[in-house]
Amino acid sequence: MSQSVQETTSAVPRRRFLKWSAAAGGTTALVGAGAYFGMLPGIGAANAATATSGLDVDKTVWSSCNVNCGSRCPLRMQVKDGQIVRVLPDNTGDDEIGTQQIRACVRGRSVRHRIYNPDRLKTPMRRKPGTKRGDGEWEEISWEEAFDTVSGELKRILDEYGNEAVYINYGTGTLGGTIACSWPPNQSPVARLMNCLGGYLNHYNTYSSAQITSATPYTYGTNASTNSNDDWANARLVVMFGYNPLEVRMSGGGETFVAQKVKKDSNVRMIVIDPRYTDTALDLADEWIPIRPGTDAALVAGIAHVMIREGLQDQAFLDAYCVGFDDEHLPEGIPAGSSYKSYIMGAGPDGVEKTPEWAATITGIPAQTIVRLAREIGAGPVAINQGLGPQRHASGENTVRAAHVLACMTGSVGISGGGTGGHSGSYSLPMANPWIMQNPVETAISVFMWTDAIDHGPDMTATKDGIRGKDKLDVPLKFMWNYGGNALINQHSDHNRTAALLQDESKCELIVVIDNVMTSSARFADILLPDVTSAEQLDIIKQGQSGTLGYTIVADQVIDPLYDTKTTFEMMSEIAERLGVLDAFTEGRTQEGWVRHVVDESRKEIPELPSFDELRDAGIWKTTGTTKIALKDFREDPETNPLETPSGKIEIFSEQLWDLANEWELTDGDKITAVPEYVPTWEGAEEAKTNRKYPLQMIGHHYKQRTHSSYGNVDWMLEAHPQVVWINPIDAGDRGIGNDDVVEVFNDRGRVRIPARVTPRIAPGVISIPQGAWYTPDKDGVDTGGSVNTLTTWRPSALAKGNPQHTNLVQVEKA
Ligand SMILES: Nc1nc2c(c(=O)[nH]1)N[C@H]1C(S)=C(S)[C@@H](COP(=O)(O)OP(=O)(O)OC[C@H]3O[C@@H](n4cnc5c(=O)[nH]c(N)nc54)[C@H](O)[C@@H]3O)O[C@H]1N2
Ligand SMILES: Nc1nc2c(c(=O)[nH]1)N[C@H]1C(S)=C(S)[C@@H](COP(=O)(O)OP(=O)(O)OC[C@H]3O[C@@H](n4cnc5c(=O)[nH]c(N)nc54)[C@H](O)[C@@H]3O)O[C@H]1N2
Ligand code: SF4
Ligand SMILES: [Mo]
Repeated sequence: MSQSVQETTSAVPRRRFLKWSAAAGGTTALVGAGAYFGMLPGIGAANAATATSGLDVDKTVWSSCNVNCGSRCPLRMQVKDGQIVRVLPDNTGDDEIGTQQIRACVRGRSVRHRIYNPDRLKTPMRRKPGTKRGDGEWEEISWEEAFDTVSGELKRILDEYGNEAVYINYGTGTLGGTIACSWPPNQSPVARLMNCLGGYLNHYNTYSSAQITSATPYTYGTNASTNSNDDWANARLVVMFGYNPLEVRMSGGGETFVAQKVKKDSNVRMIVIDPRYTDTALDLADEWIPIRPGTDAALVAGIAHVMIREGLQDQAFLDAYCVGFDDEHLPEGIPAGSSYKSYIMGAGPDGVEKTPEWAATITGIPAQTIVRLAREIGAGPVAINQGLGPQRHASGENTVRAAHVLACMTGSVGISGGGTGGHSGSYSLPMANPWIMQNPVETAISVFMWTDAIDHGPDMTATKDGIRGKDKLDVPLKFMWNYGGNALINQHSDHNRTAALLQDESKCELIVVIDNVMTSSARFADILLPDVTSAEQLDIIKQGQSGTLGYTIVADQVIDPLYDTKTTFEMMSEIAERLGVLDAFTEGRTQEGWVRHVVDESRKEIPELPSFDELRDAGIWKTTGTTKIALKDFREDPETNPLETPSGKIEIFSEQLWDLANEWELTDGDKITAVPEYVPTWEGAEEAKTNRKYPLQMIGHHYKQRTHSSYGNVDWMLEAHPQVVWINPIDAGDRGIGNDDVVEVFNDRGRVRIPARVTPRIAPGVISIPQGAWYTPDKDGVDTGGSVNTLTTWRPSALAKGNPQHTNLVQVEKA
């Protein structure tokens, strides 16, 4: 593959920036290295060179960090004698929202340690005959043999069971790329190959957002996210339900910069509601309200009670724009007492008034705090944002819709300074993607239920298991592709159960893993295909969530592929050739040809986007988009711009959910409700109070050390952010646990050995094991790697059939 690389910083002419910013009318800029320093008085190109690079290097190449953290950062890689010797961040842009410099976080800055990691997969391998999946015993094989085996087995399984027996497992390891792209799965090279062969079993949902994605359309008709965070500047008050941009969107190409900048400039009041005192709470919030996990809908109910009692709700908005806030606005034929107001005031079937005192016993938040909160929130429109943590629960769907109701009761929807109560939205450059092919198969499972589909696929139905596109599955999963993902075990729930399932070769017959490193999932492969990293190939990068900033990066090939690795494009081309679909797969293009094609097509959508060669020369291209005000059109003119709900209005009461609650076969303890009631769940806050064996609620927050499991084997990151379980001093004291003591966290599903971080930064009764650590069972099956999924369950949430990975009960003892 040809390499066109950026010269070292000092050699880049300043006029290139000036030329392009002028051509683009001032809002867009093709910004070459050195441009930023060129803009600052007194810091010229020569200074730029010394400021960014003390090393004598051969070249500096624009690359990127493509992991799934919601941000997406350019990385300028400096090469000496064919090796990456240093990684530098973006050096373009400034400190304003919309034109910001995209400063990579410490993970991206440590990427050399991931590229040159001793865990790198170096050659194709086959599981040693006679050993079990997961044993970790391998035989090296040639690429020829690997391609022949995979294509032969794939053909056999397609012939024997059909296309719905082949599955592409969830994997977000390299989702920043366009060609080397592992997610969404329909955009990956693996999906393109399968689509040339008649398709594969689809999935819907993600591990990130199953409950919010499923629940939101019942309220708003579509998957509406809320206003972009830059609009907080226009808000009176920002309320964050488990929203933690400072740890989960950690860069200038994410929301950390936007959140900090808005707070600094406008000093808008911010309240964080979270079981943990997060970095967002620490740095930005005026108030932290610790809450028991899974109880946000009860908190909203308590707030609603006060608002109704004191007449604080925006009744005009509710009457004009919403269905089912009160009994006067229920759909025809629905019995009185079914509205949200009836539920709150005790006029519904349960007859219980949802007073602040009622909410206090459930949430752990004092009643007087709830009253104060209700008066403050009820004073007018408010920006309510929810993170994805609150919805990753057994009844997360109701938490999601409860936050929507609060946005409606305050009349906040569709206006600046307000919002829908959803997850943050942002501007995104509308890049074209001609690489995607349609999957001819329409049958889909919820992404979380692939283990069930291996175990008992043909027993799974639409009304019991959420199968879509068909009434039931006809065949179990027999062939698993696992590309750029660690959810074959590490990121999926209940490791012991998953390992046992995967070890039964009569069930899933072939597992192919494509990864860079020997992860816990890779250990369960039959065939291991070693991929190049993003530094070893060319791609065009889709941007992260970053307020109003739009950008794209040409991530060039920095170094030659290490060891005997290949690009996934090449791997899939070889298999396509063996199965007679090479021309359909490549359409005659190389990977570079496809990247060029993507840029050419995108220029039809974005006329000011430079050509591929210009982009490649500059590395990054930025533009300033607009502030997103969600559902603005609907707010301004609901008659002309109705929502896509059955009523065209915001459905606080959903008749569709009312029907589903009667039609679906739900497991005991699961509940679907037409208004967002607080539903006490299995392994929830209520059960914790009476469960003497497992009295602690356990969550697993997303952690700065890693992006999920990616970067989890980087020495620098392990040193900066060790894997520890957060436990409150009260719970630690009860158990004689001191800070740094090694403890065991356990339930009936498994056991984890891990050091304790005794800290008041987590609510009493709750512990958190940061998710994504590498599952490392010892000979007794105790996980010494600290993976929270040793303790989580396969049981899905009721409506979304999503992963409730923050709903768990456990016990902790000193090891
Ligand atoms: N308990 C619990 N579990 C969770 C969560 C939780 O909150 N709690 N969160 C869930 C969420 S939101 C998500 S998104 C999932 C994430 O789960 P995954 O999508 O599995 O994410 P990672 O663990 O980062 O795994 C990415 C894999 O891609 C590999 N990879 C990286 N770059 C490349 C590349 O260039 N090529 C190839 N071939 N491979 C590459 C990495 O080595 C790694 O094995 O986890 C879910 N699991
Ligand atoms: N550093 C880093 N950044 C990441 C990732 C990563 O692994 N590492 N993963 C990325 C991905 S794919 C995703 S999907 C996002 C995930 O982003 P989120 O899902 O938002 O992250 P979480 O840490 O699971 O949850 C956010 C917060 O919710 C809190 N929380 C948990 N349960 C509840 C609850 O019931 N109520 C309330 N109010 N709060 C609760 C947690 O304590 C946490 O502080 O992050 C992305 N960014
Ligand atoms: S991990 Fe996320 S924030 Fe950090 S460098 Fe990579 S893309 Fe940027
Ligand atoms: Mo995610």
